Amino acid sequence: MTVTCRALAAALLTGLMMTTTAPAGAAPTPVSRPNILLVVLDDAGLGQTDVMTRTQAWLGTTGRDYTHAVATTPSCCPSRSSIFSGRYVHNTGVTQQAKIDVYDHDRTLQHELKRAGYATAAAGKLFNGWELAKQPPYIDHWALQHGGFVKAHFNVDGTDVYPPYSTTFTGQKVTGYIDRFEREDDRRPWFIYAGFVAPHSPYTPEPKYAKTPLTWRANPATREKDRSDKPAYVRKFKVSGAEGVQTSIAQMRTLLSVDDQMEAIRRRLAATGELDNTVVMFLSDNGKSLGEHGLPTKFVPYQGSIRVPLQLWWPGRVPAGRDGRLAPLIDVTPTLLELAGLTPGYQVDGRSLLTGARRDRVLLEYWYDSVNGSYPTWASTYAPGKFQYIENQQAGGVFREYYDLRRDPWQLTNLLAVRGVAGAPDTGRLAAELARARTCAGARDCP
Ligand SMILES: [Ca+2]
Ligand SMILES: [Ca+2]
Repeated sequence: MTVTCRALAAALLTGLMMTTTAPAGAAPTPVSRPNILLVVLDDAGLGQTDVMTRTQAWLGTTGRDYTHAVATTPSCCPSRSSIFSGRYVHNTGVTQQAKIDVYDHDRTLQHELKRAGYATAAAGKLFNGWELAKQPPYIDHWALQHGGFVKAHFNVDGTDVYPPYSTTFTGQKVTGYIDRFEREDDRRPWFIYAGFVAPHSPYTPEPKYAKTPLTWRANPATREKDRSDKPAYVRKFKVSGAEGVQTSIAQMRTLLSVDDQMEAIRRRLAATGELDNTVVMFLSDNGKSLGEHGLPTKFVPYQGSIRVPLQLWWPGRVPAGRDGRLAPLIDVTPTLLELAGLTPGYQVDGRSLLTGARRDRVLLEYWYDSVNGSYPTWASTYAPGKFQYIENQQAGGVFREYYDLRRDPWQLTNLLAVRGVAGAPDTGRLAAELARARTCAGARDCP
């Protein structure tokens, strides 16, 4: 299809998708579905992707920027199980990095898209515990790795390879898939997943970016003096805000290479005439603490760990601009399926972000995982601008935290650990609400 023809198709697309119900007796109108590019970064915190200037000139300028997106389980593999299914981790069952064997691949975005006739491919990091040589269900072509930047182990459709730099290789695979799918059948929509390992540790930059000057400002949570209100596991860590700044700069240098690849992908979409007919969703699986409360990484219910970038791009269908609604990553799959004109064939916990519906709170949940270190099992009700309630399972029982997010957005004072605070929260009610949320199922039942 020529560029002109494709542009016309894109212009007609919204109308077509609205009129898929055929009159009685008539054959249903064929539905044009968009291509979907899902880009998932690994451990990028809110604000770090600002250094990706060309990506932001693309997705940030003409796309929708969800400024309060959160990872409901801030741990790589469990979070990805939610991203690809639209379900909380207590429903996917992938409570551990290595527990992908319990995942129901039939209740996923890729299952639904494959069933609707999409060509599919995945490049980069998918799930930590996924055997790289094994074809992921409902993915036609794969080029997967578990982590690392220089000469990292990838498996490409069954063959092991060790490319010079993983970010570049992942980007090249994505542009290669675009070419391949367009060559094979221009009319067939595709789904391509790009799982860049940047900016995960060990934050190895490309040599050309190794000394690029970047700045990062430590937030007030890195300056918490009194941590006697925090659970014991938090107090064991002693990462400073200055160390956090250095880590963030190292992380962001690796994102500069992702920016190069995103620009290459955008150019390839334009060159193949697919730009107008491609949905792009861009996000991170979780954030990362950068010295907040002394903490070094994710796996905790605090801001640096749970907040993530989330952008959605499809001009003409997705309105541009900033959107401050609470947007948990369980909403990714329902949103993409709606844009594809599809209804999930299974029960999702999340909701499409296109509906305009608001939620005032969300469940955060985490299970102890020995490969992550000493972080305990915890669960939290997170109501931005209102409060956050946390229950940590630790030796000797439950350690509770409550933050008044109106007055204390950086979670500096746990009101349940401070004596003599007026208007103490009703922990019985909060505990009951949290217990209900932890077993919720379906968008109506779940926060
Ligand atoms: Ca991650
Ligand atoms: Ca404190």
